[in-house]
Amino acid sequence: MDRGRAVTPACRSCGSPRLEAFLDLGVTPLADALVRPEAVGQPEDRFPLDVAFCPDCTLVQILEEVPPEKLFVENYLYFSSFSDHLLDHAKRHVDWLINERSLSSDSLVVELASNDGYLLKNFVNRGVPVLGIDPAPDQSAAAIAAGVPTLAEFFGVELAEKLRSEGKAADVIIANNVLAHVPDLNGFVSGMATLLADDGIITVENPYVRDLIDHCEFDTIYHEHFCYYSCTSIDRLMQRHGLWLNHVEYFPNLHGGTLRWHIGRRRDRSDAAEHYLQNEHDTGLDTIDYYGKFADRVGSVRQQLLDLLGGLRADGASIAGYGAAAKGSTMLNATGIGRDLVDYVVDRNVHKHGTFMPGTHQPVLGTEALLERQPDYVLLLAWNFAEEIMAQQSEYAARGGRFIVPVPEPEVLSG
Ligand code: JHZ
Repeated sequence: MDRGRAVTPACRSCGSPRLEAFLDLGVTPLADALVRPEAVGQPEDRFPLDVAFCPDCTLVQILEEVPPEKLFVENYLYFSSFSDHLLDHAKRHVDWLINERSLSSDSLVVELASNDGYLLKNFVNRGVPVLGIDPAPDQSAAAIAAGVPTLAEFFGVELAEKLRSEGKAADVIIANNVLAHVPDLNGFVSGMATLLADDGIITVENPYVRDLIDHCEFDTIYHEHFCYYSCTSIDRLMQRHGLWLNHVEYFPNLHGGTLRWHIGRRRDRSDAAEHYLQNEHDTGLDTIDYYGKFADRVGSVRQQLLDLLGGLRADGASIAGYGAAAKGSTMLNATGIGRDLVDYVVDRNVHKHGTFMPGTHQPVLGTEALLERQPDYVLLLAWNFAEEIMAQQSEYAARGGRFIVPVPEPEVLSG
């Protein structure tokens, strides 16, 4: 398996050497490494993107090991605060935790990968002490400026021990969309177990691997996402560290289908958690067979999308992309959608404006470009926010603009 690159030699969770690769998305640039104008024309880093299944603990993972500093410190322009849907989801979670856990000014909430403080600021507003931890420099600086105490560091067992030695124990640990980003999984989870107060709760959110497969969300695969989780793989990972999967919630409209796992030291499971574990076994999500035909389905979506965009172009249509998202970069690069098919990409995140999409180099513009230029079609690269985006862009649609979603299969949306 070693092709002279940094490739994981064994499963990141259980250490099994029997990883079975089931998808090859080619050699792609880093999905969040938007290209600055002065760097266009210079070579970009590119890495193979192969996905594998672990038959021993069921964890789906990529083989490549890009150093986290390259991913989250040098090339990271993702700010969580640009989606109203996500902000609302975070606030509801905070309100629930404060009530359910009776959190007060004596409590401590720690968020791992706290980004720009989009979630923790809700605790701060209600007088509950927090600590954010996030290695991304601009995002942690934005959080501090917004009044959210934040450490700009990678989390792991060492940092957890240091915080413990300072007398800190977390009543709540929140880890949203970060467990996928961690190459040293056991160090990370061991850190969570170390930092958690005895009766504390951990909530972890991550896109559900079942949705990835069932809805052909292959564009959510990129080098930042080392792992793709099910309840089964989470449960096995947590148990190794004395932690227990207590409860599961599902949010079908978040990031293409997200699970929230409630984890603690108590050895009990809700009916929902039992149901998910049993169902994953019954449907075979814990065997390689579930993943066997995925590569063919990805190939078919890719071809359909190229045919659709190519046909529209041949008829003289102009096409823009919406969302300079990491998944947008995988979609463009793994499918081969260059500037010959999509002219430019718009995004609400001001930090991304003036850059160019990794690999394919469409310029990234502000969303006002859609009304200024009125392209015939907009390819929703951030299809996970389709509803929110289409509501914002009602004027574009009223003037005759049409939206295309790429997955689960390419479709031009009516009206
Ligand atoms: P978004 C993100 O992935 C980030 P990405 C991260 N890699 C992760 O783990 C997964 O989610 C789960 C913009 N936008 O969040 C903002 C608008 O312009 O789907 C973003 O640049 N207007 C940590 O990067 C992009 O679109 C809008 O109205 O694939 C969306 O990126 C909205 C709602 C978003 O994903």
